Amino acid sequence: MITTGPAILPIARQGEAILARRAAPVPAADFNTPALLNLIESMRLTLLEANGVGIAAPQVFVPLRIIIVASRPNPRYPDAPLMAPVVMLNPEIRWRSETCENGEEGCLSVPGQRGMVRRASHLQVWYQDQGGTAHEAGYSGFAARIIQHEHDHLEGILFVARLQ
Ligand code: K1U
Ligand code: ZN
Repeated sequence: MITTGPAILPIARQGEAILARRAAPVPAADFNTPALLNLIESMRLTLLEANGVGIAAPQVFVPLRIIIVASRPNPRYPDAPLMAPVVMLNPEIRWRSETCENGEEGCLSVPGQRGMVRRASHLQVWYQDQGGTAHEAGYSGFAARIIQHEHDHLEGILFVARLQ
């Protein structure tokens, strides 16, 4: 049997069919399997290499509901929190604030384009970790923006469809 370890993966660009499709839930049978852990580590390496603040599995040609959120301060959002990357499987945004804010976004799948997107300022998200344990947490500001951007990828929506 030939097995490969974690690797930097190619990133799907706007126009690829996988970016326009709804991703499927990660089945319980996949939790904690070597294949799932390998995919998550490969997504983490790809995110690091691309210098992004988030990534969704469809962006690496995998049609599963997995996102990584890795907020850090940056020139556009100097007050953004520095957080250790959070891996979210099967995330569900359970609550969004009525209060919204405009902010600049980019996308690893749409290189060279940036634009203003209106997003909820606060949200509550439910998700499972790689072992299937459920978590629920609240996020605000830039971290909430990344979660909404990555969740959109799982629904087949790119930020360019939401430009103000
Ligand atoms: O999902 C992706 O394509 C990654 C994307 C996430 C994102 C950036 C900005 C707002 C919401 C979601 C990126 O990481 S784009 C590159 C980037 O590091 C960045 C872009 C704009 C502001 C801050 C960082
Ligand atoms: Zn994106």
